[in-house]
Amino acid sequence: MYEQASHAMLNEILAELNPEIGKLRLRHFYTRLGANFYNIYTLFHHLYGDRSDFKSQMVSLVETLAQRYIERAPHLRKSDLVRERDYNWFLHQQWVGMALYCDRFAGDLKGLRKKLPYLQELGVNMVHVMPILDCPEGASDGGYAVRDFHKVDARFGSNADLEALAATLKKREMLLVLDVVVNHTSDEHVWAKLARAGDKKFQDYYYVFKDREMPDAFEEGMPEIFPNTAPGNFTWDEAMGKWVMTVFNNYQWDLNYRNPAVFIEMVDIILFWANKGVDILRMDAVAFLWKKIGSTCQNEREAHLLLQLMKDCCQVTAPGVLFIAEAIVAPGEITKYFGDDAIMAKECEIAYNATLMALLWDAVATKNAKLLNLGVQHLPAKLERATWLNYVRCHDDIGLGFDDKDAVLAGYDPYSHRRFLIDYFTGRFAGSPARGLPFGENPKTGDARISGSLASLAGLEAAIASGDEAAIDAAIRTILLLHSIILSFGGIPLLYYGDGIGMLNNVEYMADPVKRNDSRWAHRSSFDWNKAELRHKQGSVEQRIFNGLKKMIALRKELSAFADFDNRQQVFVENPNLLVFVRSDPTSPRNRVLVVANFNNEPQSLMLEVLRPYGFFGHSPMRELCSGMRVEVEEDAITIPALTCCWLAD
Ligand code: OTU
Repeated sequence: MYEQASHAMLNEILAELNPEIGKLRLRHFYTRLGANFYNIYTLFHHLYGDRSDFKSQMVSLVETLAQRYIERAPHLRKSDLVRERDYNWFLHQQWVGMALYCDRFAGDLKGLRKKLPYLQELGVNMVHVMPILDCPEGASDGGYAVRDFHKVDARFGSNADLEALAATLKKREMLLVLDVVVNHTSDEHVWAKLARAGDKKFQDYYYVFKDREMPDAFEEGMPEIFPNTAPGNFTWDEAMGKWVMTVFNNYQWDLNYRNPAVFIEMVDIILFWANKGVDILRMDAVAFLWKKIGSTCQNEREAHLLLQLMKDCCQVTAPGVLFIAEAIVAPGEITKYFGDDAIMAKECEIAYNATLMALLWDAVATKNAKLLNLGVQHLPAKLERATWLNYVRCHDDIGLGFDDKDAVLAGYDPYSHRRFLIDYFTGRFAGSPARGLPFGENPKTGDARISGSLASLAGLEAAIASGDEAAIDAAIRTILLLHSIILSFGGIPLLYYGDGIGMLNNVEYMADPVKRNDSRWAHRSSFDWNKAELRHKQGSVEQRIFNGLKKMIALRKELSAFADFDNRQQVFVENPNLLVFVRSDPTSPRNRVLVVANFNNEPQSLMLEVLRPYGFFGHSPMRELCSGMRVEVEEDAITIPALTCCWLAD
């Protein structure tokens, strides 16, 4: 948008830029800057306009964007242009992701390059390499306490190794996803060290207070994220003689985005990794970016403005790079991280579908789809060119983040239902086959979350221990059922590295004093390559899971109806055990798939009448696409096997 005040400002800034920048050929940079400048200026002004140094901060921001553009390699600039033309590229059904720790999966970054064939065998073509930046030796929250944002940790390799990995991935048409920990730094980061040494400039990078007055005021509204390991949201720093805000662990200092210098540093870091060949940046803990007394300090309007501003800036320098919002918050809040525009995504193109994840686990425990149906029905509509990251398991705990209103509609008391789910997944509920561990139990609120590997939660661990073949079969079916939904729901499915071979909990972490109190380590163990070999052994648990997944992934990629253009219609059926939806290709409506998932451990029947308005089961016979089997109709109903998800087509 052209608007006089911001354009006049742009002209002034261009005149003030470092003269070297002016000499370079920056055609695409300038057209993009022109296109986004109104937004950048307006947002930056809204956040920082009352400061006397506003203008010089603006110059510094634009200079950062220009410098990083100048250093952007030709092949990345080219890829920006290709993606600009094919702007829906990431909505295609071809993408299938996996999150993994490069050390625990493959030793280090070099090792990971060698293991790419395994990922490709499964069909994975988007790799989220969990945090690899320089961290303190001891506790580092699994890499989420970064000491140096510009350097790969020596334990994993070097920056050159990362660039080499990015290049190899590109050749194999795979995408690289990396974290940007935007909300906090390690207390060993140089900014924190300088702050601790008394440097006022760097104390302003954080929320630092001389006494308890402000911290106490903040605490009134702020919940605790890690209540047992890191109670409270502030830490007394002895050397500095001051309190510092630490929402997560006490060694993770929250950055203060009221300071424009912090914002500019972070944009610079984002572009630094974009220039290393990263395709998608996972923005960690974005809900926490803005703190305000009297609020929970989550999902504040300014957190959204900051993300919009980061997006606008990234689009000027590296427009082909996408953002994933990691906002594990209430269902109604998550979609806001796509942006508040009524049409187009303006913040993050992709967001973790934490709601679906929680609902899926509810269906596993209750063996019905009552709450799942309501939760899916009430998922807020997405914007265009925005997509979900659908997952069942990730490296974190499972929070039961469904809407209380839906729980009530499903006939539950939300509090006791959550209690039941926690008891069920931690195996305290009589007869439960789940072997999870509690995480973040908070006696003050009665709240708790759940750790444990997907397979252990789905009952595989208990089934193997008891040698019960039927129970093993049920667990494998559950694992495949859950994946079948994330592969067909609409969005990018994100698998978790051990789940393709049914890895169980590993409690070795309990012997490590640094990890002992964080049960999330139970599902972050070293990938077992011997176990993975068993995927070649016919009839083994590993083979049944791996092959089941592999088949579904291959099929997903062939089904244009599975691309994400908001082309999912939910079908409400009488049988409460079933989740049913239709996916259809908007450009070719004949290409459609009926997805029917049965969460019950008995076969369930689906009456066909309700499907007729959608054009299914007219005259032609139907086929189940994964098995290739013809679907038999009896008394105007079909039978869905226990714990199975069918992809049906005419
Ligand atoms: C993220 O997590 C990471 O995924 C965690 O591994 C980190 O510990 C944390 O940030 C701090 O960097 O902020 O918006 O239930 O879901 O910590 C969600 C807790 C987050 C996690 C929460 C999460």
